[in-house]
Amino acid sequence: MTVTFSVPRFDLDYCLEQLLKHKPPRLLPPQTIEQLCHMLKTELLKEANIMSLQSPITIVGDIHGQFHDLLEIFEIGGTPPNTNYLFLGDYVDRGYYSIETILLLIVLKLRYPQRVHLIRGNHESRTITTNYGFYTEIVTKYGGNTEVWSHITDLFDYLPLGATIDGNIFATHGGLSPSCQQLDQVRALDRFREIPHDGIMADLVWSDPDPEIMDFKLSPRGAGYLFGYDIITKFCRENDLIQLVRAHQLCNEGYISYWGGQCLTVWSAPNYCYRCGNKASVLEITHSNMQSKTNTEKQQQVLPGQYFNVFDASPENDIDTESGKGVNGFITDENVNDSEIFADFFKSIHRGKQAEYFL
Ligand SMILES: [Mn+2]
Repeated sequence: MTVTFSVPRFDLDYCLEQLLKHKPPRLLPPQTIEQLCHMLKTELLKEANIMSLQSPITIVGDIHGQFHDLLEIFEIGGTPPNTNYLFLGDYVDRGYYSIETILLLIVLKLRYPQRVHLIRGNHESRTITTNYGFYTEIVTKYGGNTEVWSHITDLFDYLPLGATIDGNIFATHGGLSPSCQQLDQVRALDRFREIPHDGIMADLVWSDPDPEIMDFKLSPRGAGYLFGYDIITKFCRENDLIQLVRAHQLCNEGYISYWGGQCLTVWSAPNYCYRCGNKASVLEITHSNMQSKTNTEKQQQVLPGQYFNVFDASPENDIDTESGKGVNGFITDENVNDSEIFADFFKSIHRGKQAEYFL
């Protein structure tokens, strides 16, 4: 499908209208996207590698191109600028609407820079998006034009790697790194580059907590590490933190709490890939001053002032799944049910792109 555009308009409210007021959402012209990316890069240059944010704030996990479900998040969690949002990355790949999803987030960030915060996930990368759907989606929707993909993946290099909330919660896409004992080591990195294969920057977007282990272990994903209770406890103590909040892993109930709430996983793509049948959530943090817990907080094993707002897939998705669209990226029926560890892009490259895992 080739899309032709009239004269590009550079007006953020106009862009929002194109994306929000039409079904399906209207794509923005390549020239407009180039301008938006340029403008956002200029803004992100000023952001630290780890942003300092304050509650109240709502934290969103992986979205993976599920545009209708992103709109559902705004429905249940409130819309910017009324609600502050921190998005933990993995905006693109897999779902049918990666380009619409990232465009909406880019425009919202530019429109409400103090209310919308975006960090980088392992999918915000040239290599991963080439293999898992975003590149192909752009080529298809923009009639063979790959410039849009270049502009957006260049922008990904500018995204911050994490955030602190009220100074005592650390949020990042994946997890901890054996090369990083102090948050200041993250602050000192040169992040304006493609995600490397190893080192602190790679581990932050690739690692996972594991309640079964102690210390660090190489991750079966082929990048990043698994880390145990001793590691996170030490990291929190040395950095004056009470908690790590992260995304990156599919959760059937939409979230997982590890170690009594010391580490939380928030997953925001319901019925992932339109077939996993999982719930999704956003994490609402109203304060972090450790007052006594409510019953819901005890039930969800979160800290005082925190609430997982759980939701199901938007009915809008049915229109696409019933029309028999295939999901983006490599996927097979066997690996789609693997809800624990399901990635390995480095290995998949060596296997000649025959992915056995998915991410
Ligand atoms: Mn991820």
